[in-house]
Amino acid sequence: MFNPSTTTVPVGTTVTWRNDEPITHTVTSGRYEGVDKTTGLRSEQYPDGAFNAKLQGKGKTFSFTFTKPGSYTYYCDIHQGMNATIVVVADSTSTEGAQK
Ligand SMILES: [Cu+2]
Repeated sequence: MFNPSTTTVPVGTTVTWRNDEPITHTVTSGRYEGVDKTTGLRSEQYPDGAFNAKLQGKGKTFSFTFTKPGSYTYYCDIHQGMNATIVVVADSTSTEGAQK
């Protein structure tokens, strides 16, 4: 699984993923659909080519810098249950600091 599955970061942040398992995972940018509420497995995936890293084993890392605000979904191409989102906000105001 991706932990955390949803993360909010300010624009310009470099996010690093680390594989903590002895099996291969990918960090693949793209949209996914049809996540089953019970199993968490997606039925569709649409890579967008922004990044697609293969982390072949424990300790492998991948970093990507998010330069534009927005909501970025990504998944592991190998495991249908690994689906996650990074929200990039315009400044350092994260969800913690948000006020209404
Ligand atoms: Cu995986």
